[in-house]
Amino acid sequence: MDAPSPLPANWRPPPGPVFVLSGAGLSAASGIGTFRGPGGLWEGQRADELATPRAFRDDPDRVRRFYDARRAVVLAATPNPGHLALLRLQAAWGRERVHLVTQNVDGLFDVAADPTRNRTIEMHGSLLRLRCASDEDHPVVSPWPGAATAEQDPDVGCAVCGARLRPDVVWFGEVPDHVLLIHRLAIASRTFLSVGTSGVVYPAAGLVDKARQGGAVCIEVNPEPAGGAFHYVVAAPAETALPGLVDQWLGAA
Ligand code: BJW
Repeated sequence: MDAPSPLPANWRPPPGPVFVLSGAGLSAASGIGTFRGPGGLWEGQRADELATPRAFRDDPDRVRRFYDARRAVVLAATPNPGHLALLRLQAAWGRERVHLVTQNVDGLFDVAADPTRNRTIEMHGSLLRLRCASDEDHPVVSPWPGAATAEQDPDVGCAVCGARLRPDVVWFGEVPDHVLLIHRLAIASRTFLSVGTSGVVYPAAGLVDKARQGGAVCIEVNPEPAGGAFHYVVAAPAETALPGLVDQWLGAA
């Protein structure tokens, strides 16, 4: 497979569905640290080591405090020009054509948009919701108990069985949300745009292969591109690259 080349300045998506996969890099300019970048440590431990069922089993209070700290950052954050550009594209071309799939749990697309119009697919859940740690079929708790602050009230358990509550996010070894829909949309896409993800976590990391096999043109926006199956690369931060890219695609530039 040839190495990706820089996206030509006048390139525009062909007719047909556009699949956008975003990762932590999209929210970096909003002040939310990435997992594997310099901000990916909490009390000396790697964030992706705390985002595991094992960490929760071993020390649930530590994991709760980790998510409390991240929730505080998220609540203070606002969407950046990268989020706004993607929502502009979806508003212009419709949510039946533009599918915004995010690995991020920060809810920043929802903050930026009218939730009745925005259709973002959150494949790794949201840290703004909790669920029963014992039975995932018990009702989701939203907002989190103690919502006057960023901190989850540790004394409130599941309303059905009383078990401890955990963040409604997807940890390693758990099946991502909406995974069948996401695979179907990736395969059917004609343009696949990856924004701010390192491409190391599956199944998200394999979506570009599915899209390419299905005939999509695959583009990566990342200041440190991962490469792989992409045709084109925009080696720049999302918050500076996406507004111009979307203008170009919408014919405004
Ligand atoms: C910028 C920027 C700017 C910086 N602008 N860019 C061996 C092989 C293959 C798979 C496995 C394996 N062993 C185990 C697995 C499976 C495992 C996995 O993939 N492990 C790998 C680590 C090897 N996956 C799973 O367990 C998943 N489940 C699963 O596979 O179930 C089986 C199944 C699947 C499908 C159908 C049926 C069954 C679950 C994965 C769950 C991931 N969970 C987390 C935590 C979520 C909750 C939370 O947030 O706390 O999700 S881990 C963490 O990583 C988080 C992220 O969503 C995810 C991806 O990280 P992301 O977004 O890519 O962030 P970074 O930090 O890695 O990268 C940031 C990028 O931004 C960098 O590239 C920067 O350059 C860039 N950047 N500034 C644009 N301004």
